[in-house]
Amino acid sequence: MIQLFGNCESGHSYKVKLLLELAGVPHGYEEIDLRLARADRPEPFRSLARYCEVPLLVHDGKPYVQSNAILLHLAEHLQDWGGETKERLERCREWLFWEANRIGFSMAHLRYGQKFDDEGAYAGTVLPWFRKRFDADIVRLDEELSDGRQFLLDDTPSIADCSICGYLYWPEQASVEYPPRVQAWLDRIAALPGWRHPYHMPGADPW
Ligand SMILES: N[C@@H](CCC(=O)N[C@@H](CS)C(=O)NCC(=O)O)C(=O)O
Repeated sequence: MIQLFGNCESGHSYKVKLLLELAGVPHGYEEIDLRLARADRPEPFRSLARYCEVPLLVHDGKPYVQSNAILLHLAEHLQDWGGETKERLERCREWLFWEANRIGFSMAHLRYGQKFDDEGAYAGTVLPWFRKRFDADIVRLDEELSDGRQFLLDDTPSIADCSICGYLYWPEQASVEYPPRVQAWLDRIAALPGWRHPYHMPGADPW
């Protein structure tokens, strides 16, 4: 029994929702309104989500938080999507740590600073700093794909793909364009059975 609590504006949530949809894992989904103060968010989300952030996954009654940790848990549980062997899981883990510090950081903030920053906190030097960092990250990702493999580990999709693409289907909101190999990789993920844009996932309620 799997229940996901997420929000369709969150790339962190999308990573997990995408894996569940692509892997065809039966699950329930509840959209959490992040505009509510943390104390006003509904139960059982508030009690179970340790940091009161989405995503929260509840699997057989046990709560799991932090998107990349959830992806690793699911891959191991499914013995698939990177969880088939210790070696594949180790390579996924490397990608997931890269994501957390690099593209999931730069792209998420580049988007946030342009779409959600009503207080102007990203004005001045902050947004250019994230853009510079994103520019370096997208070049690095493009280089990784230069050997012609179809997905990030090899020719089979894995949680590494779900994680790295988490924020990348909103290029217009972050005012970015992708190099051709990155765009082709995103298109390949989007062609997988079960793929949907974050705003078109079941239960999504875009702001
Ligand atoms: N490191 C966390 C980040 C999760 C995160 O930042 N979630 C945001 C939405 S993208 C959130 O729930 N923020 C809570 C809030 O806005 O109060 C993960 O990978 O799951």
